[in-house]
Amino acid sequence: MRIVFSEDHREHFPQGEFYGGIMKTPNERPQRMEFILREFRKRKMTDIVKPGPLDMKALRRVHDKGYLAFLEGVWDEWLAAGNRGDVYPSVIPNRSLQQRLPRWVDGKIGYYAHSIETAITAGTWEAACASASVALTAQKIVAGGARAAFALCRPPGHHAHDDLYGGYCFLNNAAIAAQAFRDQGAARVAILDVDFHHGNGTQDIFYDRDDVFFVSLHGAPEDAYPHFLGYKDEKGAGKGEGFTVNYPMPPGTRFDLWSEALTSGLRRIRRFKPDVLVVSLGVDAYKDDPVGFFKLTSDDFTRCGEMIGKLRLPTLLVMEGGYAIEAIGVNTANALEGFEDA
Ligand code: SP5
Ligand code: ZN
Repeated sequence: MRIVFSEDHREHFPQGEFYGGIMKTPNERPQRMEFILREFRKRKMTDIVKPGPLDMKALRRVHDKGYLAFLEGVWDEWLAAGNRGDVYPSVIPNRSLQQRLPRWVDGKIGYYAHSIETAITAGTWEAACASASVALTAQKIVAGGARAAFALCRPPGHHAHDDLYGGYCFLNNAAIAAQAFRDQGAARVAILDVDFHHGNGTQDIFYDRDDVFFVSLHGAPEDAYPHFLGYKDEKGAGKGEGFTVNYPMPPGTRFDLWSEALTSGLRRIRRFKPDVLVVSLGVDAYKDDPVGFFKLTSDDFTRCGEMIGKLRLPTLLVMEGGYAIEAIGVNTANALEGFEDA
């Protein structure tokens, strides 16, 4: 399977992650890619290409114009306001507050953020654009007739809404690619999100649509980030009703329960008869992941890949989360090899 990857992900290198009252080493850090690439080399998965230039129009098909301008300009505005560290929100327009875009940078940051753990740094915009172009280049490979392609994206994307960043995500790579498939003639696109976390951004972007079917397997919102979306009774709205399917699962979930949800989700996708499948492939459902609480083993990711591969659909796989750094390569490569051997 052809892999698309850009070294420009390194431009996004947060100094910390605010969690538990202290600054921690960020879970989502450049090293993740090194561990994945090392494992790919070991397995001779060496068909790796760079992305082409970014099609900004494809970003605008999913993301709000003001939001994109904010991401592009916020670092300079932040510095001009006298700040020196990474960008974090300080006030977020929650319940009962006005949803109006302020002029001052602190207000803008809060307006466009849904979570506060995620830092914006000097090169975040460049890296996020590179990540989106990785997804779009891989999308082109599949649209051009390949059975599958893997977009090794960093930063990840599935927590980004049309006008919100958070959860380590800025541009929703999977959503941008799904929309690109639609714009290039695919009538129906399915998105399967197997990252440990609910794909809140992706769900929200397509929530009222019947042309993009969204399925997510994730830690239940009562217990897991992003906490405020991903309940079982969220099924889509308007003509999108019935085109969103959520499988929230409790702490300690192992492959027996998880794979039942996957089987059910795959059945729903088959019934939708998509022209193409986009997989949000996070490997943070792994048993030793520092962020998740599922108990999948490395072998389980092989089986997960096989089950997805058996759909026999043209498939774009997009990297999302996965923070158990010493296992991230094995788990990712297992999923891809499982898919190919299906
Ligand atoms: C793309 C993706 O996987 N984003 C995940 C964002 C998770 N953000 C919240 C992280 C909370 C960290 N919890 C640490 C628990 C330590 N036991
Ligand atoms: Zn995740």
